[in-house]
Amino acid sequence: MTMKTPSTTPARIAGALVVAGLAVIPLAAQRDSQAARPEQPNVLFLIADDLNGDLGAYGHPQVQTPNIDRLARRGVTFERAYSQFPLCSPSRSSMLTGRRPDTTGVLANPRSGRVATDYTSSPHFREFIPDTVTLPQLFRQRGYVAARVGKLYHYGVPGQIGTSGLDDPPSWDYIVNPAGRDKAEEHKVFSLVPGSYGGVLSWLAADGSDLEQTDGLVATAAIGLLEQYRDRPFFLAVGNFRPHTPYVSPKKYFERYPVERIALPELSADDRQRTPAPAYASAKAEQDRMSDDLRRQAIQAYWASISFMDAQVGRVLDALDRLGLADRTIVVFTSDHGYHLYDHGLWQKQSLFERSARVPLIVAAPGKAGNGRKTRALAELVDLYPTLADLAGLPAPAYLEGASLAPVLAEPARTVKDAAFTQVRRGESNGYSVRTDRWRYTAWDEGRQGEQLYDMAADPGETTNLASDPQWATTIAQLKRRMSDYMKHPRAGTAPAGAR
Ligand SMILES: [Ca+2]
Repeated sequence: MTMKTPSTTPARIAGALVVAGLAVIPLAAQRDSQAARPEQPNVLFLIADDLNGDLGAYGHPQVQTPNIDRLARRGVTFERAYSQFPLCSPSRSSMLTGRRPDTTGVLANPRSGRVATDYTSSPHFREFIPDTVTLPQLFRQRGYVAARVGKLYHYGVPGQIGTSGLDDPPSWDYIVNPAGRDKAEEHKVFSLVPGSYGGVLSWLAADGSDLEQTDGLVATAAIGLLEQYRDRPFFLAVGNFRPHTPYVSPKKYFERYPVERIALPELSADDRQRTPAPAYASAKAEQDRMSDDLRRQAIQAYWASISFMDAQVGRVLDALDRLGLADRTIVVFTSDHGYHLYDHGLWQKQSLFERSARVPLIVAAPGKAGNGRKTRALAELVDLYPTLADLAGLPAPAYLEGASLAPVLAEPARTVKDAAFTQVRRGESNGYSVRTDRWRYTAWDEGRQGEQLYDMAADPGETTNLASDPQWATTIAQLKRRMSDYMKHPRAGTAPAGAR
């Protein structure tokens, strides 16, 4: 395999294509000679970073997301879609390879500063599965032009904004790495740990326009690429950086969410006692010290970032309509994992509660009978690869570990799987969680460090852990068996054909 190093230094990109003032960097890797047919559907793959379900389309009473909502009206909205690992690099590696975290080998983010071509000691999936064909790479091999704008694979945010982060060069023909005013004015950002903005809660009500922010530039570049490639099949991946920390967006978005109208979540007895301990191990000391006032400010800033990101998504969707591409382009909108906003007393990600595991997922494939409807069908991010290959009529590799969601797009009352799996690491041990139609069951270190069972129908907020209630012993035994089957055969998330 040949891999050419992408570069962001001006000298190396002299003469490169420039779209809307941003350098489009060609990655001159080998191309399969097979040409795509012009009538094949395009793919517009939109992903936000660290976005939970606080969206109008998901029934949130306060957060304003008119553009994602209008995409939901022309696609199928998955109400129960799950990340395989609620952390950037493990989730994105799984989603874009179509393989589960234990197969990709990526169970952690790289240490900061690692770059795309340094595969020797950072967890990049090519170390473990070097010849895997990624989702965008499959489309490339079939004659599509595949381009990335912003964050698709792991990027340290905000540290690596403007670089390629931990990219996968064989996935793309072209890349664009915008860096906006949010990056240039990092010193203005308020942080719980002054001077630190990455994994730390931090925010800024910014001066200036949307267009100056990194996600504004992401949308501008995406629109330019749509204009450039409107006449040939394309796979355009657009990775927004918000609402990842630091929550930077123009001031007008903060004004939509007055802090006095933000209610803080109630904590359960388990939340207060933090039991079982690994379930709460993602908590950070500086977060635990926050005042209620600071908590409300953080939620305000997160929601402001969502509305700002939504506006940028709207610009790209407008361009799709303006260019006449909407009726031959499959649009996906999702996130890499969910996010806590003081629910369970937690912030951010890396827990196995529903709020961290669940992702928004909208798939708008032209002509599907289910468009405009919601579905309760369980779905996993690992399903996106087989789904898009199926919808585009491309042969997916046999080793994929998800299932095509196309039957659900045709009929949202259908299901293609009976369980969704999510995992995290705690030091040297693992936590695994299985979500079924009714239950969420989680085992820490195979149960040695605790178990959790929640009746998601009766207790969607996961307030009462039923794991030690003898009434549910049979249920727990069944869910444990489901989980051990899954760990032996990672494809077990897929129900047998007869059960579909
Ligand atoms: Ca993320």
